[in-house]
Amino acid sequence: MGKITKFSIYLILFGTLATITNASSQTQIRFKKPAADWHESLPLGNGRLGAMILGDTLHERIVLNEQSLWSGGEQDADRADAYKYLPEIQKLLVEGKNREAQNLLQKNFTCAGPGSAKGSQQHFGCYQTLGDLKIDWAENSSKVVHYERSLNLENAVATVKWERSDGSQVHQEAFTSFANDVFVMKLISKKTKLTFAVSLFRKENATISLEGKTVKMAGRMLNKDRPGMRYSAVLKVYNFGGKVNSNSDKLDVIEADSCLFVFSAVTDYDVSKGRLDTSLDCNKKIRKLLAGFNPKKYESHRQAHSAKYASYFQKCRLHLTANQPGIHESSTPERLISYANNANDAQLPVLYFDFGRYLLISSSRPGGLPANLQGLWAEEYQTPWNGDYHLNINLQMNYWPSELTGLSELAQPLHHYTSLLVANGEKTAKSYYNAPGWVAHVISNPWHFTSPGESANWGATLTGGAWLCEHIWEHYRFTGDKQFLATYYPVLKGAAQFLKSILITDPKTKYLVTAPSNSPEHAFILPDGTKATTCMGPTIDMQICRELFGAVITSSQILKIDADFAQELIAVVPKLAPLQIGQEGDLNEWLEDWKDNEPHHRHISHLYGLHPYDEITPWDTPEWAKAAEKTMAMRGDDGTGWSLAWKINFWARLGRGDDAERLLKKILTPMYDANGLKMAKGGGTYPNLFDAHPPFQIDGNFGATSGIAEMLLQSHGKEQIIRILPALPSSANWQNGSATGFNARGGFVVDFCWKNGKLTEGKLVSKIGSNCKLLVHEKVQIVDSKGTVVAVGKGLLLFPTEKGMKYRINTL
Ligand code: FUC
Repeated sequence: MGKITKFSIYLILFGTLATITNASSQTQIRFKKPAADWHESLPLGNGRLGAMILGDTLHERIVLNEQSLWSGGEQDADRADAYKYLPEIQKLLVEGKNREAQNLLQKNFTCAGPGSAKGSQQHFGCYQTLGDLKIDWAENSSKVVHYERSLNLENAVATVKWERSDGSQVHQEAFTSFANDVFVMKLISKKTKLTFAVSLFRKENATISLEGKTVKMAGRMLNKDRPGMRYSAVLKVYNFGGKVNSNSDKLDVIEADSCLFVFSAVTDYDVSKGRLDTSLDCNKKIRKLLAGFNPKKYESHRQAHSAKYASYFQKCRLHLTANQPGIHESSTPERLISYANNANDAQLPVLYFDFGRYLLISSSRPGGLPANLQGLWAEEYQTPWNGDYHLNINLQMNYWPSELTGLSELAQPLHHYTSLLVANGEKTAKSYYNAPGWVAHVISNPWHFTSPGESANWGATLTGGAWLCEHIWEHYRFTGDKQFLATYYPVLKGAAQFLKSILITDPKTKYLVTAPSNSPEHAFILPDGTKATTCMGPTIDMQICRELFGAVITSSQILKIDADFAQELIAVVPKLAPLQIGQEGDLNEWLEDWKDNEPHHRHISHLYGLHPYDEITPWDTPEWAKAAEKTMAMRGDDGTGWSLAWKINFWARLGRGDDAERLLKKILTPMYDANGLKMAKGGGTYPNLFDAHPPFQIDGNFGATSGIAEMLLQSHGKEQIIRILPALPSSANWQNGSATGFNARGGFVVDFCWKNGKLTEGKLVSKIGSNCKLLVHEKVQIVDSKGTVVAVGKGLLLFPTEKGMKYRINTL
């Protein structure tokens, strides 16, 4: 069983679980061979620096990333007089001339310039790879007879080991340090010496130079006709035994016993201000980072790194006790294939859940930029969709697991980024809508692009910024942090001011609606056969208005400020176009019951009210929930990676565990076969567990992680009732397990064990001392840590809690 981890000890103390398995041996991504492709590499990241380990035994290539490394730059992409066309566009919409309105939108209401098209060449810019760290090993005629490559999610260390037929062994260990902000790799050998050339490579905009045992790479990113971002990267090589010679732009390491690489990279982008700091001395900054790592203290640096990482990773754990002996001998891609073929691998969803948390910890850290479409891992110079911030679901989905799984503080980059969009967003609001407040549409970047996208059919969605505000409000709901709410209130208010001021009355229904807008990326067919996307009051917009206005109204009451504005919103809310059920019993996506252009479209935006917003729940609004189920049935099970992930959350919120599990299985569909990667239509999973849109997009990883959490604990809805196991699948694998560190709204952290699908015991910690509403299906007794029984019974239990107090949930 190997060594007993802290987690196993906790299980022994806490649970009555039949089997206690060693968590650390399971929590690994494993390969039995070098990566044939980037999608087989192992991602390391400390929230800023990223490295993908391919593990080749002859020509190793480590793909490097620095999260702020973007081409492009600030620009004014607003059409200054676009607002002059607004009345005409709205008039056409009111008259039912959607196609004509869309044509006018395309001409006068899109961004100025090319927008996001081929971003890397334009001011919009593109998130790019930093380059490669290459190791070219000396030719070796002995065959590799044993090979292992793994990423341990317990300590965030990747290892590659191989042995050759002559008995020689190489062992590489690598991590992107959370403690020192450097990438470190140690190479040791047995029965042989290490001989290789090491270098840095970037295809463009790079100058490489050598200085002693140091390789430097520096350059300036493209920003079309203007100066772009500066970056600098330095690799230090420490050899123990042997020698190091320079050879053109490479370092030759000859006959070393062991070797250490310490690498870091910086750019002159100032994350706190969201712009370039041309006075920044990149070399000085990097020297400081590298000086913080003492090569003689490798072991203690590695431990400090793992301890810092684990302080996040251990916040939340999921354990399912069902197991199939031997499954852990398989590599991760083998497990994915067997799982798809119905092998009984209960631990694969657990690994996927752990991997999602690992990825968030590794790609989003306080003080940094938010995780982009690829987190921070990219090998391209022109990443798909520029690796940007898509605001019509993708960026938001990245942060769905943060509150639920105890990683609340890792969402700071998102909140901060949202606040930095405001200034540009105010200008965009004036230019297009002559409106107060701020708006961000669909596409954005570290340069705070807020204009509409370049195509009217998708680029006009005007709720991107308002959807980001949801995360501010949810952070408050989970943490009760009034200071945070006060800091971010102006951001919420600005988004609400904008939406409130652009609402118009639909003469037909007399409802207040947004116009012009669309339901993200989906088109409708009008009764006369016209196909269009531009419309008034798509359902998602109205839901976002209700949610945001509600959040501002409640915030103003909590913070005791701005009562007048709250009153204005209170007057508007009842007039907003309500949810409507269509002829087929599904929820209408648009103001009218129009036909879907693509009945199985990946965006299911009109269910925003079911998830992430909680306007629709099976208990508060059963009629709407039924309509949402019908919508789900009509949309079907297929979709891109993130769409499948969203569906897991939808089914979990509908209390349908088996449907959620079916979608979870679907997202775990291997995107490869014996011949290599498949670019099939529809989502799935790459060999390294990265989500496949396809292509790789990290949102699906995060969305599925949140979906798993939603299956096990919920706390949304009007009353914020904590529900344990609200959508547990009925399959044998899910019947016995334990969960620790799951977070609920109202500042609660909940641990619970279950057997045969039923709660056996639990623990609840109150972080802020709010009233607790707990729904349990078994008879329980709730005892505080002083031994006082605070509640007994089953069903809905209500009890006040004290800040910092622990409460045991004992089943009777
Ligand atoms: C949205 C989606 C696409 C893709 C892109 C990055 O626009 O509709 O599927 O995920 O973002």
